[in-house]
Amino acid sequence: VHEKLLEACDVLEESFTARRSVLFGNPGLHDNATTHTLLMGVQMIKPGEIAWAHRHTLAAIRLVIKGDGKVFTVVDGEKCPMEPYDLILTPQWTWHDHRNPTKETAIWVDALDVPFLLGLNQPFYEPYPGNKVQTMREKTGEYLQQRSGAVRPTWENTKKENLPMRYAWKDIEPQLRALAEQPGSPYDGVALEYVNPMTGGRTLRTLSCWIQLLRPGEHTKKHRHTSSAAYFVVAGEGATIVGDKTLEWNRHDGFAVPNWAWHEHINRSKTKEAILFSVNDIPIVEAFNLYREE
Ligand code: 1HN
Repeated sequence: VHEKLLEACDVLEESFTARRSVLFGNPGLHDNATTHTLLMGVQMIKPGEIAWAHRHTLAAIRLVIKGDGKVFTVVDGEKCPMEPYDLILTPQWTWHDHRNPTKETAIWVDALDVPFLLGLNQPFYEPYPGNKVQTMREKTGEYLQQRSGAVRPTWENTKKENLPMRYAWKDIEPQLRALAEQPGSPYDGVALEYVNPMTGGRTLRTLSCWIQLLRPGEHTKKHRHTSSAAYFVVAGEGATIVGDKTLEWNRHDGFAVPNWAWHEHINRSKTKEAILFSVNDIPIVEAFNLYREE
């Protein structure tokens, strides 16, 4: 994938309004689908580039792979610095542009609800009027994500959904490690969901994001459910057995678990933990009361 991204940098000289994203097509599905509801890919942006602002009804998330914090995405006027493994949400119909003012390329995972939205025939899109970058708010005190913590301004009726959100890895990682000694789930190990802090609900209306720690040597029990997921390996080495296929994985690999497929995760290391990031369609399945698990 990394080689393809470098090749894409030569072919697509500037990312402009489009994105230089190498998408993970599942050969068992039609184009632009990693599972039947989700699309995952990896995007690269060169030094000095700007991926122009636009918005769409597709909901998207980014998980940063390479960036030094001076690379950033702007979501509805809020600056979201991109450091490795930060999660940044661009909820449906939020303006977003990506900017790399550094001397290094930046890389991140994109995941979107593309196949689901296309299935509903709802792919609305708009470029940002007049300008390739959107106006940014000046002060962090003006940011919506500042209103998502334990205290909130009393004089405002704060927005509760479709908020620009950045889940900084420097905050998430210690929380994951703090729970590493807990029993966790026999099927998923120590798996945490990124919640909407305003509602306590799912990450987004259509997508939910998880971060999951498999302890050294951990081999989870087999289960299946009606939700599907696309995974990205943050750390470690192991395998996920999906149906009759064993998908071996290493750091920075991606893989998919289709809905209703039996699967189990294995951390092959006896000394190091494995960390998996994933995005799933549980909110969609739940919305129609179709979630089942065996
Ligand atoms: C998109 O808008 C982005 O904004 C990335 O960075 C990947 C893949 C399919 C459709 C829209 C972005 C995308 C995308």
